[in-house]
Amino acid sequence: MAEPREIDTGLDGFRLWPGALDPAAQAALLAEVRAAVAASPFYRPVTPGGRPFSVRMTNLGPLGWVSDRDGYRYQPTHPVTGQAWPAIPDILLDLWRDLTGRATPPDACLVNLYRDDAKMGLHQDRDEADLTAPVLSVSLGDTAMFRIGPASGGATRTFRLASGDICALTGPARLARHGIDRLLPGSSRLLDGGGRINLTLRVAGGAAGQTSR
Ligand code: MD6
Ligand code: FE
Repeated sequence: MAEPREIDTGLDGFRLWPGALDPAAQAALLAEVRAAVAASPFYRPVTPGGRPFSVRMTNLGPLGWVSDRDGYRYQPTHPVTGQAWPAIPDILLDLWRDLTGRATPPDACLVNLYRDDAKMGLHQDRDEADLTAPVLSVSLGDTAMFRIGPASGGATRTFRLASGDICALTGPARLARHGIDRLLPGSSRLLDGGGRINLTLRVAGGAAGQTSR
């Protein structure tokens, strides 16, 4: 793969590589995700308050992020099937190594599926044991409007995340508040029926069984 080109986001620690995956690489990754999801299907989690997410989720790797009445946590099994999550594909492990430069590989990959008017409210990723390790995000399918602002609250900015774009929350942006306001329907033909898949790679390690909020 050609070395992806990083752009200056103007936000310290928020790294963005537009078009990091060309169409062939997007299709190859999607095929791997589809194969994994066949055994580990998307399901709709609920918030600790009992509200269903509009996004459907599954995970790859030794640990997966889940939300239910008991809170947010990482666990080794799918909450519906009870089976271990499928392995993280090598394509993603290679991207992690190349783009983050981290020796420690990710042990969790959350897979979000957005259809129709699914969105994700502003949140922080803070359920991981080591909050110095980055979170790397890969987008496939329809373009999303990604909102990001400081951990402390306050002004946010919006970036478009298109199919094949990769971004990362690192260093001073690791605990940034961020979310997906909406999709731009029809902006990609990668997914049958439209929509978007987002994959976020994390070092969750040691957080299994831990809950927050
Ligand atoms: C999404 N992304 O793009 C949601 N989290 O669907 C995230 O929540 C996210 O893009 C941590 C780091 C990067 C992200
Ligand atoms: Fe997040």
